[in-house]
Parts: sequence; C-alpha cells; structure tokens
Amino acid sequence: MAVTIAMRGYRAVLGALIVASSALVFTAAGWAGLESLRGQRNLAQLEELSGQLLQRAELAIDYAVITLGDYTAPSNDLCNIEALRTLRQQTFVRGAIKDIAVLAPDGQLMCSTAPAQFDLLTSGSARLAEYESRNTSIVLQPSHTEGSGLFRVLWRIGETHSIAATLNIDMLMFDIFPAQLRDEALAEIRIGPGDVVARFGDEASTAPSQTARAFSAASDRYPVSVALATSQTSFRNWNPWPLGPVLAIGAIAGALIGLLVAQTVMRPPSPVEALRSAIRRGELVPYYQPVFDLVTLRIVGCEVLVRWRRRDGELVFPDRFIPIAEASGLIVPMTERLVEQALSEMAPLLVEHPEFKIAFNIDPSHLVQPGFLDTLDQIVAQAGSPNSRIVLELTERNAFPDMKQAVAVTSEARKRGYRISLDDTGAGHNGLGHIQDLKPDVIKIDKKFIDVAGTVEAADAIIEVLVNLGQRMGAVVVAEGIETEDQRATLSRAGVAHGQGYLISRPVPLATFRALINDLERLAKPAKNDPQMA
Ligand code: G
Ligand code: G
Ligand code: MN
Repeated sequence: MAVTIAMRGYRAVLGALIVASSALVFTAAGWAGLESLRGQRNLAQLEELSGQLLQRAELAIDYAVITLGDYTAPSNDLCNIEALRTLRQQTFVRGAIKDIAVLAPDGQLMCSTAPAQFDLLTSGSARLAEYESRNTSIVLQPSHTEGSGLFRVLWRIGETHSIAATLNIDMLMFDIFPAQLRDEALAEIRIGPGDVVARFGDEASTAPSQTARAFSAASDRYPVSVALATSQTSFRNWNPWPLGPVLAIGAIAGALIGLLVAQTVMRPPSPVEALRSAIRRGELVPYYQPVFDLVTLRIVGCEVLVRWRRRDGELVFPDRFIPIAEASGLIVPMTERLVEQALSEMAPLLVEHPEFKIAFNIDPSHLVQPGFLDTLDQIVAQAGSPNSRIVLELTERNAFPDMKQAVAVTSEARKRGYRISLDDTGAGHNGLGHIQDLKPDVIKIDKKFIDVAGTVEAADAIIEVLVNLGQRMGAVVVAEGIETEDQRATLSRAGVAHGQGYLISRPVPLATFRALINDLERLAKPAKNDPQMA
C-alpha cells in the first residue's frame, strides 16, 4: 500500500517535471527562433529602406533630366528674357528644382533663373567636381557644402554651353524613415565615390564606439548611392516582439506537448513488457504443492507452480500471465529462472530427503527448442542436484507442435536421467496416444476424473485403465486435485500411488512447504507393504 502511494507520488512528480521542462524548452527555443526571424526581418527592412532612398534620389534626377531635355538643341539661345521666363516656370512646376542655369564650358555662369541659388551651390568657386552618368552628356555635381542637400544635374551641349538644374533633396528622406530609426540610424545620399549631398538621422549611430551595421545601394544609371548605418544595439532592439504574449504562447504550447510526452512516456507498459521486467526483477517466484503417498500421507515430492509476486505485494496467478508468456516466448527465460531459483532454495531439502522429486511444468514449445536439454543440464548442475530428482511435466491439454521432436527430446531427457510426467492425462483430445508415444515415468490423472471418483462409473473405469497402464509401463500414477478424505480412500483402493490436492495443501511458498513436511512427518502412519508404492 505504502509502495503504491509512493509510486503515485513519484509518477506525479515525474509528470510535472516533464511538462515543466517541455514548457521551458519550447519557450526558450521559440523565443530564439523568433529572435533570429526578427534579425532577418530587420536586415531585410533596412536593405529595402536604402533601396527606397536611392529610388527617390534617382526619381529627382530623372525629373531634372526630363526638364532639361526640352532645351538641349545646340542652337537654342536660352539667355534671352523670353527663354529664361519659360525656364523659371519649370522651377515652379518641379518642386525639387531650385534653379536652372546656362553655363559656359569652363563652368562660368552665363545666365540663371535664380542666381542666389546658384551662389549657394557653388559658394564662390564656380568649378564643381563632375561625375558622369551612364549617358555621358549628363553629369552630377555635388555642392561644395557637404550635407546641404544641394547638387547639380548638368547636361553638356556641344562646345558652346551646358544647361544645369540645381536640386535640393534635403527633405527627400524624411517621410520614409521609420520614426524609431530617426534617432538611431544615419542615412546619406552620396554623389561619386564619397561626396555626401544629404544626410539624415543620427551621426552617433556610426560612431566608432558603436559596432555599426551598414547597408548600401548604388544606382546603375547615375553616379549616386545611398549608405545607411545603424548601431548594432539599435539594430538588435528594433521591432521587438511583444514579450508577454510570445512567452505565454510558448509556455502553453510547450506544456501541452509536455503533457502528451508525459502520457506516452508514463503509459503503463504492455503486458509483455510488464512480464519481461517482472522476470528481470525476479518477481516470478516458485510455489510448491506437495505430491504425497496416498497410503502413508508422506510427502514424496512437489510440483513447482509459478506465482507473480508484484512489488506492491499482490500475488498474480499463472492463468493471468502464462498465456502471455507462451505467446511471447518469455516462457523460456521465465522457466529457466524458475528452475534455477527453485533448485537453489530447495537444495538443502533435496539433500535431507533423498527420494524427494521436484516437478516443473514445461511448455511443449519450450521442450522442442534446440538446446533445451543442454541449458537444463547446466542449470541443474549449477544447483548441484542430480538430474534424477527432476520431473518434467508435459501437459496433455494441448496438441504438441512437433510430436516427433517431442518424442526424441523426452527419450534423450530420460537417458540423461530426468523423469517425464504426462500432466492432465485424459483432459486432452489425444486419447491414450500420448502415453504410447512419450512413455512417461509418471501419469497424472486429470482433476475432472478425480472430482467424481467413486461416484461416476466411467471415471472409475478410466482411473482403473490408467492404473493398469501405469503398472504395465512401470509408470507411477498420480491423482490430481484430491480435496476430500473420501477421494483419497477411493483412489488408494483403486491402486493410485500418489496424489496432489488441497486435502494436503495448496501450492505454498517454501517456508510453508517445509513446515508442512515436518508436520506430516510426525503424523505419518508407518508405510504398509503396498505394491503400488513407487
Ligand atoms: O498454479 P495454478 O495452481 O493456478 O496453476 C494453473 C496452471 O498454470 C497450471 O495448470 C499450469 O498449467 C500452469 N503453470 C503454473 N506454473 C507453471 C510453470 O511454471 N510453467 C508452465 N508452463 N505452466 C505453469
Ligand atoms: O499443471 P497442472 O494443471 O496440473 O496444475 C495444477 C492446477 O490445479 C493448479 O492450478 C493447482 O493450483 C490446481 N490444484 C491443485 N490441487 C487442487 C485441488 O485440490 N483443488 C483444486 N480446485 N485445484 C487444485
Ligand atoms: Mn502440472
């Protein structure tokens, strides 16, 4: 009882442990997975952002190129008042274009729609750096002031002049920059290899003390590129998952899976598994039922009957597990261990009583297995008992799987000194065939005849036949299941030598069995000179 409760407590703790650790593992693994996903998503998002910024810069330049495209005929005189007015209108239509100017080949201003903007761009020195586009007539020129947002798109027209649009793209980035990144990232639009035209965000993001993450995109049409940088910390903290719900979902999912695992792991073992571990743990123990002399009541031997003594003390009877043992083949290791254990604990008794025989039930499928006798020899020799003290009981209840082999093994067994007993005789469908084939040393008459001995004519006739047959063949006849004194007297008169049954004792453990022998020894009547005595 205490063992059962302790087992339940242990299983509850084990179950809780499995559920808890599964919840923990799932939450941790889920979180790690989500974090790596977030890293990938942040990366993709910043790359996309650099692409978008570049696209905007290209679009602004495209506008300027389209605008300038209308005025590139070399013969155009763009500096007359009429032409300049048209050009000025263009600067009103295209918001990013601040000025359109006509320049001499050396860069000197010929005329401009907004000379102030021109001055702002060049800040005194007319000569600006030049970077050619894929279309080499179109040149980009950053302003002298880094980060001012100002630059020039210049279209070279023949030998005589160029036409140039001054652009301001300072506000270009504002709306597409995620609010969270405004203080944590720095974006730059560059012309040529390194002239920074416009800058947006936080300069500290790329400070050397921060391990910066950088993204860039470059145009294939214009010498313009975008560089985006954010600190490693900002990158890591960007777009966080909602911690609470994610952990809760992870924990619940993990706990549910843990519950399934616990159920599977802690599922009671199958009957075969349970029996296998019971054999391994030595829970299958021998019980002994005495075989006694019907006249003197002296115990002449015993039959070993297996019992499963569970750890909680419950005693399981063979009808509950012998069929499983037979079907699974566990009958072999079970029987081997049973013989080992019985012979070992019976050894002193076998020495004290030199005539005493010990009988084991052998499953026919076990008997015909290769090496059966050799293994048995080893076990018996190890126990130090002679083979002649051992009786192998073969039941007549079922047909033999291989009668020829069974006959060969039993005859070899007899040569090696073992005694063969035919169990449940008369209960099977074999008539007297088994007796003829196996030539047993012992014939055990089935209990169903003993139950009605002295009251049913046919039963008495069958008993008489078997007694006769035993005498002729030199086999001892044993009556199974004797429960009353009347039965004993009837069977003894009929010439049956030995008996087995509740009249003397049920199958009992060794200690009880020994006490019984001592009691009966004291009560035993002196043996008559009886011809049936074995
Ligand atoms: O032990 P009980 O008295 O309930 O026996 C029931 C039946 O179980 C017996 O008739 C016998 O056929 C079978 N049995 C008991 N012990 C063994 C054993 O050790 N081996 C085999 N093969 N059968 C056994
Ligand atoms: O292996 P076998 O079938 O002979 O096993 C004997 C079976 O008969 C066991 O189950 C044993 O407990 C049972 N048995 C032995 N003696 C008696 C008895 O006197 N009465 C009853 N009812 N059963 C008995
Ligand atoms: Mn038996």
